Amino acid sequence: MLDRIRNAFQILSRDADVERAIKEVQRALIAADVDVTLVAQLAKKLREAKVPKGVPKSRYLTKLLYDELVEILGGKARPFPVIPQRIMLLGLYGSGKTTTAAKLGHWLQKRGLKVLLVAADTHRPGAYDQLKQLAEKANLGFFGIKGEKDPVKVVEKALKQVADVYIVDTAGRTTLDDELIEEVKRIRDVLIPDKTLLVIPADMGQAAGREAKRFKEEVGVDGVIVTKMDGSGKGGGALSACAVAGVPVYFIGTGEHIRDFEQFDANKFISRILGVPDIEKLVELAQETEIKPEDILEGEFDIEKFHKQIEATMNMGPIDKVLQMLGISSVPKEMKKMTEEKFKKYDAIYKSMTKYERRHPEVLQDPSRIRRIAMGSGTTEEDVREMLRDFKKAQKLMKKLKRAGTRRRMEKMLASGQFPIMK
Ligand SMILES: Nc1nc2c(ncn2[C@@H]2O[C@H](COP(=O)(O)OP(=O)(O)OP(=O)(O)O)[C@@H](O)[C@H]2O)c(=O)[nH]1
Ligand SMILES: [Mg+2]
Repeated sequence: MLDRIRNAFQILSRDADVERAIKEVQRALIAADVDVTLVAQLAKKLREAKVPKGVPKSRYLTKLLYDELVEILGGKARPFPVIPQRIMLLGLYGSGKTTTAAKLGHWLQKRGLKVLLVAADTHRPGAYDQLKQLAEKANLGFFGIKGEKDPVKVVEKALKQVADVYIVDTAGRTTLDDELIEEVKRIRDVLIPDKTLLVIPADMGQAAGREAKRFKEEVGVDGVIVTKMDGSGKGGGALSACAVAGVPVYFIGTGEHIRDFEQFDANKFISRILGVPDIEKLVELAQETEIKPEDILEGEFDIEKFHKQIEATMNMGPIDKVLQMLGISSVPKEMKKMTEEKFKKYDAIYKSMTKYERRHPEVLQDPSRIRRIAMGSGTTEEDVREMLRDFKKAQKLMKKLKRAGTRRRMEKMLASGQFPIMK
């Protein structure tokens, strides 16, 4: 889907060829399970667009397509409130509720709130342990009563604990049946949630809209979290269907890791498809890795700093995701593998260098040192030379940036872990 959409933008901006661009967009959206009537409306708008005098047709149409796609996906983002609150998570079996409880908890805790995860799924054996483990891993509060069959009792006791945010994980069912409705209502009456969030997997496609509507009517929901955006081609359909159903999508889940979670913003979503770097998300991720820009900016740029940059980038998660946020989209598998392997190799080489060498890279001209480092790190001499070449490139870039006095830009780049050799 994403390649096609990018393609459509190119066709419009290069040739202003409306029909060809429409074809690409139509194919992409329908493959992503977006409602055909929405797709038809979009095509009509593009075809009938009246380009104002003096504005280049290609530019006008590109902007129009951009705005329309954002609208289809839900329009303006609704930021999730970062305040003390009670949250109830709902959803059908296996939609990702328990994982999402931990992701959302982590997200809120990072923003300064004390979070308690509450195990109110008393049906599925293992649900208690699953949530507990996730809570421990993410350093979040946890409350549950092992063996308790009544979720209401768990919630009652949980509310006696001290926390800013209570996130209640509930049981899933295969359908929204009377029993589930009844249980949700009982929990709701005790919890009195500030936000009831429905968790829907992306692969539901446009059926997500029907589900959101049904849950909204039966038990009331304030918003949706769409999970598994990473593994599904139908995410676009799920997002647009929720927009049509009038239920805001607050977050999307983009992987199994706790950090694979972000506020949903249709604008950013489309920008990323188009290859515009998502600096905010990068900075957010980098903050978790706790590398400060000044660690790299102050003093001479030596191999220690070069290594810090590599570490920051590696700690941010899978390379392909980091690259995507840098605006390098659809990362080919080979490139992902290459970058990851390269970084691992560089890390090993770094560890075989002496402190003096790291701080005085000029001594590394000496072939005997290179031989020693290659042997020590289990790499080849050529690998060591390659690392030194990459280091010199990075060093040059740093110098250039410093000279240009673009310190703020550089700080942002470093904070985001953005790494010169990846360019
Ligand atoms: N790839 C991917 N997997 C996810 C995502 N969110 C959840 N999962 C996986 O989906 C599976 C089900 O997730 P759970 O959180 O257990 O789902 P649940 O809704 O609590 O399931 P029940 O309690 O059994 O109803 C797990 O293997 C998760 O790792 C996501 O955003 N991306
Ligand atoms: Mg669960």
